[in-house]
Amino acid sequence: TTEGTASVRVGSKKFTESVILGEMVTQLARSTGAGVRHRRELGGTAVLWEALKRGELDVYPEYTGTLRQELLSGRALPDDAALRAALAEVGLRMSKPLGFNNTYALGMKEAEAERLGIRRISDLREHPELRFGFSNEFMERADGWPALRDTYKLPQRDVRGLDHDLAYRGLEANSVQVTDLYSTDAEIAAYGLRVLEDDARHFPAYDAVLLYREDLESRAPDALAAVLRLQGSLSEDAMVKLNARARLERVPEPQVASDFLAAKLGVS
Ligand code: PBE
Repeated sequence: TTEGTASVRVGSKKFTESVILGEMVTQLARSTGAGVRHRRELGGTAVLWEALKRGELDVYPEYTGTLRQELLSGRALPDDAALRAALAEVGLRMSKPLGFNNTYALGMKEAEAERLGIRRISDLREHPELRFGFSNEFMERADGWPALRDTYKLPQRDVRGLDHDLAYRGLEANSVQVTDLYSTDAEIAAYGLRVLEDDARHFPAYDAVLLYREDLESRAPDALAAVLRLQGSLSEDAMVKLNARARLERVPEPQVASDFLAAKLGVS
């Protein structure tokens, strides 16, 4: 085999779960003898997407809702086949789902939500004074704050952008009262946050997938086959636990990934 000389360039977005998934991809590809470089925390969604299309990356973890609502948002994509066809036009392929949905949601401290009687996003309409803090990407995205505000007719004016990894500290410190959560974040349970019901169904499903360049199939078939073993291998519960090891127990992402691969896929 010529795989020993194949090289695979992996990317990840600037948040913990993406780095863990990028590490899993990296280690699986490496297990076939390929040379692999992981550009971890390269940037936000747009940066990864452009780098993949330009050929500076071969593969990175993405989410179906992000493809539909943000990256390919101008297009009608009624089903999976339409989404795959749109990706093929730009030389890209999408794996089968890894097995979990990581959706956006709005969250508040449980006690404060209880005191104000807020259970659903639509309940926020009655509380224009609340301080909102949203991850910088959410402030700008087609599925983010401006669209959410329109869907629910939300009146809040005190709305600022922040780094997602700092949002939970902002809630603790009371500098923000409502933030966007990623539903697989370990902090939701750890801090006992209330996840508000998306009663107008603004957010779609964000199934985790791997997005890769189609030429990987001929350039590094063994590495690609190894990487695709992640398909269907991660439940939502499993992903939350992996995020918890990294974020709450401070285990480095490469270690979190290798422990998972050894236990679940027998890769070491
Ligand atoms: N998500 C939910 C977003 C951020 C929150 C993981 C689907 C994304 O990275 O596209």
